[in-house]
Amino acid sequence: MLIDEVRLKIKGGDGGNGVVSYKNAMMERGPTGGDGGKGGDVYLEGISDLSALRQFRHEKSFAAESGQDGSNRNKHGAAGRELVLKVPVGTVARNLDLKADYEVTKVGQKVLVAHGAAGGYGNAHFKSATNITPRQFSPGHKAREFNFLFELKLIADVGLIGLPNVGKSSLLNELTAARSKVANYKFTTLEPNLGVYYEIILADIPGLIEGASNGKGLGDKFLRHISRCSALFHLISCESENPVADYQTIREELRKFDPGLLEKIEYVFLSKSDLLSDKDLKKVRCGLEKIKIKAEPLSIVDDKTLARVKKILSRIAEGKRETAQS
Ligand SMILES: Nc1nc2c(ncn2[C@@H]2O[C@H](COP(=O)(O)OP(=O)(O)OP(=O)(O)O)[C@@H](O)[C@H]2O)c(=O)[nH]1
Ligand SMILES: [Mg+2]
Repeated sequence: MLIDEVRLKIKGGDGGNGVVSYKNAMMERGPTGGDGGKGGDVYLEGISDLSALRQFRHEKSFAAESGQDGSNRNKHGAAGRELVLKVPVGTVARNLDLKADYEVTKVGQKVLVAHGAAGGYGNAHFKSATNITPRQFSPGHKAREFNFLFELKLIADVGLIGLPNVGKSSLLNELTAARSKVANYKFTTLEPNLGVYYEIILADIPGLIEGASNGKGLGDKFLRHISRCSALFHLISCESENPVADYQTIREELRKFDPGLLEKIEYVFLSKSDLLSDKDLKKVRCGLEKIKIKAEPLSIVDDKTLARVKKILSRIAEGKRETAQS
């Protein structure tokens, strides 16, 4: 199962202690205690493995290495090593204590999420004209431990949505090299799948049903994965007895999850259009037009309909290139 949500505790390394020491030479008795080293910082680094949050299922606390204590002869303690947690691209890490979000959107991108604490001062630091043999030193600072929530929000351009069994995975497989499981029953797809059509990333989202926002079926847990999509392909099956109601059911679940999802560009398709005669298909399309929805027929066994889908994808790709250039 794809792990797309984990909670954990993260802490930068503690600072090392400053120390007290003095020169031993007969004529000189100055302070030589070095400062403690800084604690290591904690970073997230993006990797392409979407299942990488799995590693945090059991181990829940992570801390970078502490700085080392200072030593005599003015030697400062070594800084603690940084800790790098590898997370799938698309991860949003929320610091629940500071209410701050950190996003990892690219492979190799490193994001600092917790600072290591400063080391303490050795007694050499406190030397002054009036205090030539100081006894003062300061202990290393303690780094604060933070509670984090990591959420994976897939980075896809197009989200395939609809009721179960409408042909979402079949379309993903048809357009891309993905091998999403296809079968003639509801809830075949249990977790989101990604596929790539040229430079466009498509996400096949598990089927939604009425009440998904209250946990029915697979619930709305996967809807966050379409929050970053620029367009939605909404599939309504030609097998449906009430395509208008099907359409509205999905829109209502989107609204309950996040009204912002309704603002996304939506293309509506009547899937499995090969199952209907031209006349019946026209009737269904007219029904949807009454609620101002223009639905295109779609069948994975009809190249003409697939060509229309590909044209839309090319337009989305163009838009993506233009955005990248500007
Ligand atoms: N006749 C016809 N059948 C199709 C077409 N597309 C998909 N199917 C069939 O419809 C059934 C469901 O297809 P899936 O792709 O698994 O549907 P889904 O929307 O991913 O389903 P869930 O994962 O359960 O939400 C399978 O038996 C497919 O073979 C189509 O264009 N025409
Ligand atoms: Mg499916």
